[in-house]
Amino acid sequence: MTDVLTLGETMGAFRAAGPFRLGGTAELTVAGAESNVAIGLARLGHAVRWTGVNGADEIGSLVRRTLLAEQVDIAAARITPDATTGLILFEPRTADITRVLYYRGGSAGSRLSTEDVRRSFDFGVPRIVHVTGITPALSESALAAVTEAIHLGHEAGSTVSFDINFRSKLWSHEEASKVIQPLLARVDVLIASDDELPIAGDHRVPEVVLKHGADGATVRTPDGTWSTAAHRVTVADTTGAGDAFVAGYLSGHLDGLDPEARLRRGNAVAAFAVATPGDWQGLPTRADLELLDLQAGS
Ligand code: KDG
Repeated sequence: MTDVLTLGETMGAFRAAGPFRLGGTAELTVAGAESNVAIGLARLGHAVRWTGVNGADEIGSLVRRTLLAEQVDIAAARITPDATTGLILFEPRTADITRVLYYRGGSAGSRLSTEDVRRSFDFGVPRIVHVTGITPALSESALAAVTEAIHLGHEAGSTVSFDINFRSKLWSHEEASKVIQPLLARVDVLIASDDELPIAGDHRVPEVVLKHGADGATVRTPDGTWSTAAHRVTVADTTGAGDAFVAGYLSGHLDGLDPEARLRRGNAVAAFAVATPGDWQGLPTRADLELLDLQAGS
C-alpha cells in the first residue's frame, strides 16, 4: 500500500561554506522540494513513492541512491539518456538567507510526463497525492504531469495536497497565478506561506494551511481555524523548513490526527530540519519526535 505519492525534480545540490565566487570546498548532496517531503514522511514510517526523471549520469545515480537509502520507493522513477540531471547551488549567507543558483534548464527532471504519472498509479493508488508549484514551472510536460496527478488522485479518492512553493527564479507571480489557480479546483489541501497565498486567488480548497515560518502555522477547514506556535530552536539553516513542515502535517493526516495536532507535528518536524544544515538531513524519526515531547514536558 502506498501512503503518499509525490513527484517533481530532484537535483544534485552543491552547498558551499561561503560565497561561490571565492571557490573552496562545497558539499555535494541532493535537493528537491517533493523528495524532501518524501524523505520526511519515510523517516516517520510512512510508505512513500517519489516519481521523477534523472539523467543516465553520476548525479542521477546519487539522487536515486539517496532516496533508496531513505526508504523512498522509486520504482516508477525514470532514467533518460536524453538529458542530464539538474543542479542547484546553495550559497548560505546567513542561517536564514541562502542564495540559490539553478543549472536545470532542459534538465532530465523537466522531462517528467503524464506517462510517468500513470505508471506511478499502476503501482497502487496512494492515500495522498502531494505536488508543488515548482514542477508546473519546469516545462509543458511537467505541468501536464502535475495536472494528471491531480486528476488521477481526485478520481481515485486520494487526498490531493498542493504546496505553492513559489520560486521567483523560475517564473513571475503572474505566470504562477495563471497556471496554479486552475489546478486548485481539484485540490483538497492547499499549503502556502503568507506571501504565496495571493497566487492561489479565489479558490474553493476546503483545507488551507498557512506557514508563518518562525511564527508557526495556521489551518482553516470548514470546521474552524487553528494556529500553533513554532518550536524555539537554534537555527542552523532554514532551507527545506517548509517541506519538513509539510511532511509532518501530511504524516498527521495519515495518522488521523485532528487539525491542531497536524500543525503541531508539522512544527515539530520543521524544528528538527532547521537545526541541521541541509534541506533534509535533519528530518526526524518518530523516536526523535518523542525527544521533543520529553523536552517540552521537562
Ligand atoms: O524547498 C527547498 C528547495 O528550495 C530545494 O530543495 C530546491 O526544490 C527545490 C527547488 O526547485 O527550488
